[in-house]
Amino acid sequence: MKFLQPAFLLVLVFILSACNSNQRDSSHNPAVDINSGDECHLCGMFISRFPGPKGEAYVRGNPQAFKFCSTRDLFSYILQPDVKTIAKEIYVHDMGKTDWQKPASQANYFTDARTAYYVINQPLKGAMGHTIASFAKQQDAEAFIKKHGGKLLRFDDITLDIVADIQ
Ligand code: ZN
Ligand code: CU1
Repeated sequence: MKFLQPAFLLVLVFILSACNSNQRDSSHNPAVDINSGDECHLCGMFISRFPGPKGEAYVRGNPQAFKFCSTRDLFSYILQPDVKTIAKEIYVHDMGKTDWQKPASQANYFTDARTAYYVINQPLKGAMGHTIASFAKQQDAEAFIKKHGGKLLRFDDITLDIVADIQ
Protein backbone atom coordinates (compact mmCIF):
# COMPACT_ATOMS: atom_id res chain seq x y z
CA MET A 1 0.00 0.00 0.00
CA LYS A 2 3.06 2.20 -0.20
CA PHE A 3 1.78 3.80 -3.44
CA LEU A 4 -1.03 5.46 -1.48
CA GLN A 5 1.35 7.56 0.52
CA PRO A 6 1.92 10.37 -1.99
CA ALA A 7 -1.84 10.78 -2.38
CA PHE A 8 -2.24 10.84 1.37
CA LEU A 9 0.47 13.46 1.63
CA LEU A 10 -1.24 15.55 -1.02
CA VAL A 11 -4.47 15.45 0.96
CA LEU A 12 -2.58 16.42 4.08
CA VAL A 13 -0.95 19.37 2.31
CA PHE A 14 -4.34 20.42 1.01
CA ILE A 15 -5.89 20.31 4.48
CA LEU A 16 -3.00 22.25 5.98
CA SER A 17 -3.14 24.95 3.32
CA ALA A 18 -6.91 25.23 3.78
CA CYS A 19 -6.29 25.86 7.48
CA ASN A 20 -3.68 28.37 6.53
CA SER A 21 -5.97 30.37 4.25
CA ASN A 22 -8.55 30.45 7.04
CA GLN A 23 -5.93 31.91 9.30
CA ARG A 24 -5.04 34.47 6.71
CA ASP A 25 -8.68 35.60 6.72
CA SER A 26 -8.51 36.23 10.45
CA SER A 27 -7.39 39.75 9.52
CA HIS A 28 -9.52 42.19 11.45
CA ASN A 29 -12.01 44.21 9.41
CA PRO A 30 -13.04 47.51 10.98
CA ALA A 31 -16.43 49.23 11.08
CA VAL A 32 -16.80 51.63 8.15
CA ASP A 33 -18.81 54.79 7.48
CA ILE A 34 -22.31 54.60 6.03
CA ASN A 35 -22.24 56.65 2.83
CA SER A 36 -25.22 58.36 1.26
CA GLY A 37 -25.53 55.91 -1.66
CA ASP A 38 -25.20 52.74 0.43
CA GLU A 39 -27.98 50.19 0.05
CA CYS A 40 -29.08 47.57 2.56
CA HIS A 41 -27.55 44.18 1.73
CA LEU A 42 -30.84 42.48 2.62
CA CYS A 43 -33.66 44.73 1.41
CA GLY A 44 -31.88 47.14 -0.97
CA MET A 45 -33.17 50.35 0.65
CA PHE A 46 -30.91 53.38 0.86
CA ILE A 47 -29.61 53.22 4.41
CA SER A 48 -28.78 56.75 5.45
CA ARG A 49 -32.19 58.39 5.13
CA PHE A 50 -33.78 56.29 7.88
CA PRO A 51 -33.88 56.56 11.69
CA GLY A 52 -32.70 53.92 14.13
CA PRO A 53 -29.61 51.72 14.51
CA LYS A 54 -27.90 50.26 11.43
CA GLY A 55 -25.63 47.27 11.06
CA GLU A 56 -22.51 46.12 9.23
CA ALA A 57 -21.13 42.64 8.70
CA TYR A 58 -18.23 40.88 7.01
CA VAL A 59 -18.26 37.29 5.81
CA ARG A 60 -15.26 35.04 5.30
CA GLY A 61 -13.36 35.61 2.07
CA ASN A 62 -14.93 39.00 1.34
CA PRO A 63 -13.10 42.19 2.32
CA GLN A 64 -16.18 44.29 1.59
CA ALA A 65 -18.53 45.23 4.47
CA PHE A 66 -22.20 44.40 3.98
CA LYS A 67 -24.33 47.23 5.35
CA PHE A 68 -27.87 47.02 6.69
CA CYS A 69 -30.70 49.56 6.97
CA SER A 70 -31.58 48.33 10.45
CA THR A 71 -30.47 45.99 13.22
CA ARG A 72 -33.57 44.04 12.28
CA ASP A 73 -32.29 43.34 8.74
CA LEU A 74 -28.75 42.75 10.05
CA PHE A 75 -29.94 39.98 12.37
CA SER A 76 -32.28 38.51 9.74
CA TYR A 77 -29.20 38.10 7.56
CA ILE A 78 -26.45 37.02 9.94
CA LEU A 79 -28.63 34.47 11.77
CA GLN A 80 -29.38 32.53 8.58
CA PRO A 81 -27.77 29.10 9.08
CA ASP A 82 -25.56 29.34 5.98
CA VAL A 83 -24.36 32.83 6.91
CA LYS A 84 -23.85 32.19 10.63
CA THR A 85 -20.93 29.88 9.91
CA ILE A 86 -19.08 32.39 7.69
CA ALA A 87 -19.89 35.62 9.53
CA LYS A 88 -16.83 37.51 10.73
CA GLU A 89 -16.87 41.00 12.24
CA ILE A 90 -20.34 42.38 12.96
CA TYR A 91 -21.08 45.95 14.02
CA VAL A 92 -24.16 47.83 15.23
CA HIS A 93 -24.82 51.47 16.03
CA ASP A 94 -24.12 52.47 19.60
CA MET A 95 -27.36 54.32 20.32
CA GLY A 96 -25.89 55.55 23.59
CA LYS A 97 -23.73 57.84 21.46
CA THR A 98 -26.05 59.01 18.73
CA ASP A 99 -29.54 60.30 18.04
CA TRP A 100 -32.27 57.79 17.16
CA GLN A 101 -33.90 59.96 14.50
CA LYS A 102 -30.62 60.92 12.82
CA PRO A 103 -28.00 58.31 13.65
CA ALA A 104 -24.42 59.39 12.86
CA SER A 105 -22.96 57.68 9.81
CA GLN A 106 -19.30 57.57 10.88
CA ALA A 107 -17.61 54.29 11.74
CA ASN A 108 -16.76 55.36 15.28
CA TYR A 109 -20.46 55.37 16.20
CA PHE A 110 -20.54 51.61 15.65
CA THR A 111 -19.65 48.97 18.21
CA ASP A 112 -18.87 45.24 18.16
CA ALA A 113 -22.24 43.49 17.81
CA ARG A 114 -21.13 40.41 19.77
CA THR A 115 -20.44 42.37 22.94
CA ALA A 116 -23.29 44.89 22.56
CA TYR A 117 -26.47 45.17 24.66
CA TYR A 118 -29.83 44.95 22.91
CA VAL A 119 -33.36 46.07 23.69
CA ILE A 120 -36.32 44.31 22.08
CA ASN A 121 -40.05 45.03 22.50
CA GLN A 122 -39.27 48.73 22.44
CA PRO A 123 -41.51 51.33 20.76
CA LEU A 124 -39.10 53.26 18.49
CA LYS A 125 -39.01 52.50 14.79
CA GLY A 126 -36.09 51.95 12.45
CA ALA A 127 -35.94 51.70 8.67
CA MET A 128 -38.13 48.59 8.54
CA GLY A 129 -40.56 49.41 11.37
CA HIS A 130 -39.84 48.27 14.89
CA THR A 131 -36.31 47.09 15.44
CA ILE A 132 -33.72 46.12 18.00
CA ALA A 133 -32.06 49.00 19.88
CA SER A 134 -28.30 48.47 20.26
CA PHE A 135 -25.81 49.86 22.79
CA ALA A 136 -22.13 49.47 23.62
CA LYS A 137 -22.78 49.98 27.34
CA GLN A 138 -25.22 48.18 29.58
CA GLN A 139 -26.02 51.38 31.49
CA ASP A 140 -27.12 53.09 28.25
CA ALA A 141 -29.38 50.16 27.40
CA GLU A 142 -30.89 50.28 30.88
CA ALA A 143 -31.45 54.03 30.69
CA PHE A 144 -33.21 53.48 27.35
CA ILE A 145 -35.46 50.82 28.89
CA LYS A 146 -36.36 53.18 31.74
CA LYS A 147 -37.41 55.78 29.23
CA HIS A 148 -39.07 53.68 26.52
CA GLY A 149 -39.62 50.20 27.94
CA GLY A 150 -38.37 46.95 26.42
CA LYS A 151 -36.33 43.91 27.31
CA LEU A 152 -32.55 43.63 27.60
CA LEU A 153 -30.83 40.89 25.57
CA ARG A 154 -27.28 39.93 24.62
CA PHE A 155 -26.09 38.93 21.15
CA ASP A 156 -26.44 35.19 21.71
CA ASP A 157 -30.01 35.59 23.00
CA ILE A 158 -31.22 36.90 19.65
CA THR A 159 -32.69 34.22 17.40
CA LEU A 160 -34.39 34.25 13.99
CA ASP A 161 -37.69 33.60 15.81
CA ILE A 162 -37.23 36.76 17.88
CA VAL A 163 -36.43 38.77 14.75
CA ALA A 164 -39.43 37.31 12.91
CA ASP A 165 -41.70 38.27 15.83
CA ILE A 166 -40.81 41.96 15.65
CA GLN A 167 -43.99 43.72 14.56
ZN1 ZN B 1 -32.79 46.58 4.99
CU1 CU1 C 1 -35.68 47.95 4.14
